[in-house]
Amino acid sequence: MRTIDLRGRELTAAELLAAVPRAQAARDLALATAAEIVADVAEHGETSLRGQAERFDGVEGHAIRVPQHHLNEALAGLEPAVRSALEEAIRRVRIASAAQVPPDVVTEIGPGARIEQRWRPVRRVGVYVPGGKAVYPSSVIMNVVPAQVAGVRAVALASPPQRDHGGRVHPVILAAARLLDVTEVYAMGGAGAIGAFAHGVPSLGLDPVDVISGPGNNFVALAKRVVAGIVGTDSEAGATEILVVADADADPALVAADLVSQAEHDEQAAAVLVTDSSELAEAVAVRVAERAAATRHAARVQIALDGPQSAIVLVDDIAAATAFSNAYAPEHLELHITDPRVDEFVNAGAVFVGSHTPVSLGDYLAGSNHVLPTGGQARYAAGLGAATFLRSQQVIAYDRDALRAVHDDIVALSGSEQLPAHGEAVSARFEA
Ligand code: HSO
Ligand code: ZN
Repeated sequence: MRTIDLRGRELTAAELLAAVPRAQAARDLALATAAEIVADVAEHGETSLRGQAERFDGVEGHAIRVPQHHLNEALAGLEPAVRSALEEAIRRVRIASAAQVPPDVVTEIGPGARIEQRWRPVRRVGVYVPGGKAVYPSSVIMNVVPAQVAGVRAVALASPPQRDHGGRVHPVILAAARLLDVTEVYAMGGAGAIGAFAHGVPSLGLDPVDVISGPGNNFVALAKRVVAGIVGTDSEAGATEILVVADADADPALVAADLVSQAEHDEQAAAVLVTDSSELAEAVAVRVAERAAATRHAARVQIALDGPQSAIVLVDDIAAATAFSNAYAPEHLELHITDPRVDEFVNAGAVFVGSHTPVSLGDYLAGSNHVLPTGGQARYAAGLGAATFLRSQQVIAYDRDALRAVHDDIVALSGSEQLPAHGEAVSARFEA
């Protein structure tokens, strides 16, 4: 990992960002291809999906609509320790997601003038679960549970058919779906699956969904852009990233372990330490090198840590570290500082406070959601949660006196907009 010394320098947010640039996904190049695939599924339905399964997954003649016994068999074959861990994760994510559902609120604007703010779930959700180099049953939980807690009645799940599993969806994914009582599962992947969710596939009994969530490769991300406007989508998932803010009292071994943990995801992952202590910086650099060499996925961890997206950044003080973090807007922020002022870290997908709250805890068992905004999207976007599947709706109810109280104002404004019929619609209620 390289070290960047920013001490004694006053940098703007843009300059801070340029110091540790994120790996760029070459998204735009493949946009036309993703659009073609989506259009093909919209037109040819199942035939199109079968063609794609042959081409991209090397699978022929498989059951696209997964029969119930595949789900049952997968659950029966699940390792007991994994099953109980998934069950505990489900339990915790359910509790935390329930707290994300806002209450309906009635506001009295004046006597007889009521506005109710209601939160309503969408009817139907399609969850996409990747099946390539990353098979994450934990992500099944992170997508399905908030939708269920929000009150979504129909949750469908799609994941690519696996050649090594006889054209079935990966068994751990199936087992996780079964644990969550998701029975509508499709063995379909990539941009085609997104097209199928958005447009429906009548021959499979697949109805179009209202919201599509879940991560995926480049084509999946682009296909979501293509169908945005027809359906709601969650925010675009990029390479994972961890930013640790630490002071001289932090434990370098723990900081190093956490940096390496997220670098394990892929070569593009970003691991950044920001500290005001050069001693800590040096100690972490040594520990990271040791750990990175010894870990199972050493090759890709090394690439991620040596890439320009990863660095140890030296700053003057914790205020400067806070400014860096807010400019960077990390997906995951870990605070290893005494008396952290959590309120000041405004731009982060999720904040992990103290030395006993590693990102890995949040990835699996904290109860919080691990689908978080990457690539600086934390400046304006939130992580996945119950709100992803809810819409607010205002219900307005005025009585006669309350309407009369604003009659003249409405007439004045409608006149100023040259829309007199608007005012007349109100006046009509008060004519003899
Ligand atoms: N850290 C990843 C989520 C994950 N980690 C799944 C392990 N499995 C993105 O937040
Ligand atoms: Zn992770």
